[in-house]
Amino acid sequence: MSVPTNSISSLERRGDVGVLTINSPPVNALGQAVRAALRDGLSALIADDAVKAVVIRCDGRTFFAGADISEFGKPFVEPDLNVVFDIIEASAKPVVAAIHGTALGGGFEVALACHYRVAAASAKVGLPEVALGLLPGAGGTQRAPRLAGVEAALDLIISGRPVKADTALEMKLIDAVASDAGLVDEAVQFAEGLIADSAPLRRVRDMEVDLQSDAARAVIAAYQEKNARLFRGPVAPTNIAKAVEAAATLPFEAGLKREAELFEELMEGRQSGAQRHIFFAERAAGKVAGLSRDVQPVAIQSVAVLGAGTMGTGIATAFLSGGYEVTLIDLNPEAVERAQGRIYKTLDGLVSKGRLSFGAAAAQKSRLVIDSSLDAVASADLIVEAVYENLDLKKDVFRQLDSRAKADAVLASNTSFLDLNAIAAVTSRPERIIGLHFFAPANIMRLLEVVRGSATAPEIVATGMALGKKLGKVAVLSGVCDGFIANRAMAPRVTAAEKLILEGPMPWDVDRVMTAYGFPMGVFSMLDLVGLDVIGWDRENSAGRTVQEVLCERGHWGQKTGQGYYVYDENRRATPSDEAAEVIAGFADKTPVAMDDEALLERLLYPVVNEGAKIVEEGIAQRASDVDVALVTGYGWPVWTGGPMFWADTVGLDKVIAGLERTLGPDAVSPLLRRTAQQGQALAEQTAPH
Ligand code: 3H9
Repeated sequence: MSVPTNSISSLERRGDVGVLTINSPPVNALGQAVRAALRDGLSALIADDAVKAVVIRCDGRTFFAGADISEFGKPFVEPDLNVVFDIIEASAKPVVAAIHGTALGGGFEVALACHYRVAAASAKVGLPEVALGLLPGAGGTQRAPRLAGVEAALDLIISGRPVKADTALEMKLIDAVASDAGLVDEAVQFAEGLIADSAPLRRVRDMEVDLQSDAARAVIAAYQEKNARLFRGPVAPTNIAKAVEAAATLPFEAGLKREAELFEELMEGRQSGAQRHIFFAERAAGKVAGLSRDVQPVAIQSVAVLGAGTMGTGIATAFLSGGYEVTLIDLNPEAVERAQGRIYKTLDGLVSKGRLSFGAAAAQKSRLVIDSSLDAVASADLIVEAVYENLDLKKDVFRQLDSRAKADAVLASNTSFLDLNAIAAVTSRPERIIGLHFFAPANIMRLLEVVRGSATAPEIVATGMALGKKLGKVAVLSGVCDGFIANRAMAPRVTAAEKLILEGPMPWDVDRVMTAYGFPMGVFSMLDLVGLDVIGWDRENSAGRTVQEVLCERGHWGQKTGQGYYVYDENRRATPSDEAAEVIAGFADKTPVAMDDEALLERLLYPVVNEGAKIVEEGIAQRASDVDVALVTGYGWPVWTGGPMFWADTVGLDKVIAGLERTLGPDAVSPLLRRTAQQGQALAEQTAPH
C-alpha cells in the first residue's frame, strides 16, 4: 500500500523492500523540496523495522535530472544533498537506485551514493555539469573514479556526455540493466536478492581507485595533453582534472572537501553564470510568444530536399538522422549521385567511429531516395529548397514547387539572406512558406533559424520549431531581414575587421584576438575557408575596390586555391601571406596605429552587440537571449562568455556604448542598448516590443 508523505514523495512496502518514489515534474530536479523529501522518506524507510532494503525511484519522464539550476546563485536552503548521502551511507540496509530516463549531474550522484544501481535499458547516466561551467559537486568526481577508474571517469566528466545503460554497465557505473517496462519490479527483485544473500553494503566511498597517486597523475596529464583543445578557454575542465586527481591522491573525505572548493570556485566565477544563462536561453528560444498551446505542428514524415550542393546534402543528412524519409533532388543526376555517396560516407564514418550502429546507418541509408526530377516532390510533407542563393532562381523554383507539391505540404527555403516574403509571394500558399536556415555543416551545427514570413501561419511556425527539436537542434525564431539573426549580427564583425586591417593591425592580429577570446576560428581564416570568391554578403564597404577583390583578381580565393589572406600548405596549415600583406599596404593608412588586443576586441565585437540589440528592437529576434543562443550555436561564439548580449552586460553597457560612439558614431548606437543602460537593466534580459 502506498503511504503518501507529501505531494512530492510516496513510500510503499513491497515485501521486505521499501520503495521511495519522488515525483517533482518536469524533470525531478533536486530542489530544496526534493532534497527534503529524500531525507525524510529515506529516514522513515530505514527506521522501519519491517524494511530490509530500500529502492529509490522517480515518477515522470526521468530519474533526477540534477541539481535545480534555478536555485544556483540564490541563498542556500537546507538540507544539503550530502545530508541525504550521509543517511544512505550510514544505513545498515542496502539502498538501490532504480534509474529511468536520464540520471544526470546531482541526479546521478544520488545514484552513486546508493549501494547499488539498476537502470532501465533505455536510460542514460552522466555528469554533464561541465556544460554549465561546473563540476559534479556532490561527490561525483570522487565516486565515479572509484567505480569506472580514473581515465574513464575523467573522460565521462570532462566530455559531459551521458552514456547508455549498457555502456554504463560495462564501465561498472551501474550494477544491472533492467527492462524498460519492468524496471521497478526488477529493482525490487534485485534488492530482495541482496537481502536473501546478506550481500555486503557496497559503499562507493570505501572502494579503492584503480590508480594511485603518480600513476593517476600521469594518466590525467596525458589526457590533458591529448585533449588540449578542451582545456583552452573554459576553466571547468581544469578544475575537473584537479578534482579527479584528488580522488586518486587523497582519502575520500579530503577528496570531497577538495571537490567542494573547486566547485565553489567555478560557481563564483563568471563562466558558469554565462553558461547557465545559455542553458535557460536555449530553452526559452523554443517558446514562441503569442503562439497558443492549441496550435499543433503539422505532422511531417517525408521530406524532399532540393539541391544537392553542400547545404542540401548536409540538410538531407540531418533529416535522415532525425528519422525522416528523405528524397534528395537535383536536376543534375550526377550531382545527386555524388551527394548520395557523400551521405553514405558520412554515415560509414560515424559507424567506424562507434558513434552510430551499423544497423542504424543501414536504416538511414534505406530511407534516402535520390531523384533528378522536380516531380519527386509530389508526395513530400515538407520540401526544403537549398538551391543557389539567388532571388530570381528561388522564385522560379518556388513557382514550380507550388504547382507540384501537395496542397498541405510545407514549403521551406534555406535562404541565408534573401527576402522570404518575396519568395512566398510567388506561390499560391504564402501561409505555408517558412524559412529553415541551417548552418554549415547542416548535419552538425546545432542552430536552426526558423524564419517567419509576414504570411506564415501559426501552425507552420510551430512545425518549424518542432522540427528543430526533432533534429536535435536549437530552433530560434527569426523575422525577415537581411541575414536573419546570426549572419546579420555577425556581419559587422567582418566590416570592422576589414577596416581594422587598413589602420595597422594585420589579419593575423585580428584572428589571434578572436581565437584568444574563444572563437574556433579567426575572421580572416573563416573568409579563406568559405572562399573569398563566394562571399556574397552585401557589406557596407563593398563600394569601391577592396583588399578581398584584389586577392580574388589574383586568383587567391582562400583555402581552395592554396592562398588568400593566408598561404596554405598541403596539410592546410596556414601561414600569413606576404602577398596579402602587400595588397593591404596598398590600401592602408600610411601611418599605422598600434592597437592592443583589448582595443581590437572592442572594435570587433561591440558592433555585434549593437547589431544584436537592433535585431531585438526591430522584433526580428523575440528576445536578446535568442541572439546569444544563435551565435553560440551557429557561430561558435564561446559559450562561457554567454553570447554577445550577456557578455556586454559583464563588460558594462556604458563602456560598450562609449566604444561604439568612438568608432561608429553616436547615431549608430542602438536605442534599445542606450535605454537599457540608462535604466540600469540587463541587455540579455530584453525582449522585443510586442
Ligand atoms: C548539478 O547537478 C550540480 C551537482 O553536481 C552539484 C550539486 C551540489 N534544474 O531540457 P528540457 C527544466 S548541475 C532546473 O526542455 P528535455 C528546463 O529548464 C545540473 N530546471 O526537457 C525546462 O523548463 P521549462 C546537472 C531544469 O526532455 C524543463 O525542465 N544536470 C533542470 O528536452 C524541461 O527541460 C543537467 O545539466 C535542472 N537541472 O530534456 C541536466 N533540467 O519547461 C539538465 C531541466 O520551464 N537538463 N530543467 O523551459 C537536461 O539536460 C534536460 O532537461 C533533460 C530533459 C535531458 C533532463
